Amino acid sequence: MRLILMGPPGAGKGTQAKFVAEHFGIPAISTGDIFRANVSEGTELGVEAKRFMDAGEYVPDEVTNKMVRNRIDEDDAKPGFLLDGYPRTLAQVEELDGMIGFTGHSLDAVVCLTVDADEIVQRLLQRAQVEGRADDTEDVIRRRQEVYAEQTEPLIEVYRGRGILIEVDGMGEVDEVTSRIFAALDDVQQ
Ligand code: B4P
Repeated sequence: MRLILMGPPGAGKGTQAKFVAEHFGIPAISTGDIFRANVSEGTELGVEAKRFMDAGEYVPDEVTNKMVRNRIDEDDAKPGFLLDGYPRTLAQVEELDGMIGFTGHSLDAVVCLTVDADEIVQRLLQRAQVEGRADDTEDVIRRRQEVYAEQTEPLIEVYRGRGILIEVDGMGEVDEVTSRIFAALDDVQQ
């Protein structure tokens, strides 16, 4: 399976990615997690990414694309993968097409989680209390929502046009959302 999990900031991509990847026996590749790991290790990539993440902006495409290309080339991703939070821009869609080929079978499905804007703010403010992430303040959350609307929402129509978009209701308990995703993807697998 080659899957993409998308949705607005705080929709639950990272939360669901773990379960979906385990279910299908494929690695979850989260650009947000890779950036955060680099930030905490103080690598050159981390120093560059932090400036953008803390402001609620996207990390530049050329930096993100190179990082994903290297990760997808690793052996564990050969049988399949779940991309969590990538692509997020039209330039990243094109780059991914170049990496995996743009044929009817290069991607199995793009799952897009839909969650009310108010619920998202609540979830992220709650996470701020638990994890203390620098990008979970109210101002930065608002900026992340704007950036998502401007740069990532157009991708929904791109993948709908290719006939591989599956919209899944991301409201409710975590396990309810997981069950909805599994039900939708089990249909794809058959
Ligand atoms: P990400 O790490 O992808 O983070 P996210 O959008 O904040 O969160 P996600 O949707 O994964 O939410 P989560 O499951 O944690 O990106 C962070 C930043 O990295 C971006 O802003 C950008 O700067 C940079 N970046 C990443 N990818 C990039 C790319 N491709 N290009 C450029 N820049 C990139 O859930 C949120 C909270 O809700 C958690 O606390 C969780 O416990 C809770 N939750 C989840 N599901 C719930 C449910 N059903 N009910 C109640 N709470 C729930």
